[in-house]
Amino acid sequence: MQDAVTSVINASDAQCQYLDGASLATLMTYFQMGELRIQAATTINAKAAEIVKAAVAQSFSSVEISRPGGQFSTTRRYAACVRDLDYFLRYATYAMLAGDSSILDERVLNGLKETYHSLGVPIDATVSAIQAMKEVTITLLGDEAGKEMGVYFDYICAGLR
Ligand code: CYC
Repeated sequence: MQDAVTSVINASDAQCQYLDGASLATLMTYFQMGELRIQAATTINAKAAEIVKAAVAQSFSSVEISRPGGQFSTTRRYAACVRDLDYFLRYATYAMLAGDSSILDERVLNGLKETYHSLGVPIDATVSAIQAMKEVTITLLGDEAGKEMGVYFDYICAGLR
């Protein structure tokens, strides 16, 4: 896993250079947003279950949830879906704090698309539910922090395509 600081330092070190102006400007932006990131993570921690619940309510109708033979025809599948959304939210929050998406590649997306394909988990519906979490999060956190979280929700969606 990397973060905004290590990725800039590693790039400079690979060239045996001190950090140049552009690298320092990247770090300045990252540090300036530090408090915003911590506040966003604090709110998400307190409201995680609500965010997931609202996203499920927005993206799946009650008809769909109770349809016999449908994706949610067993409690196990419904629970797996809620659990997966909670994973996505938690890891997107880690990535937002780090200012870096590498944790998503390593711990969430690695092999996930293949797992979903082999189990018949619908990718489109998963992406819709993640987008719903993004909307709920923007409403909860406001535009600036919501946009920052949105980067990582979008990253997960792109990795599932
Ligand atoms: C299943 N989701 C799974 C499985 C994995 C993950 C590995 C297969 C094993 C299991 O059932 O536990 C995901 N596991 C993860 C991730 C991590 C991990 C991301 C990283 C921390 O360790 N079904 C839908 C919805 C969607 C959904 C659209 C919710 C958004 O229709 C999810 N995931 C879903 C379902 C299953 C699943 C229903 C069970 C599929 C089955 O066994 O029939």
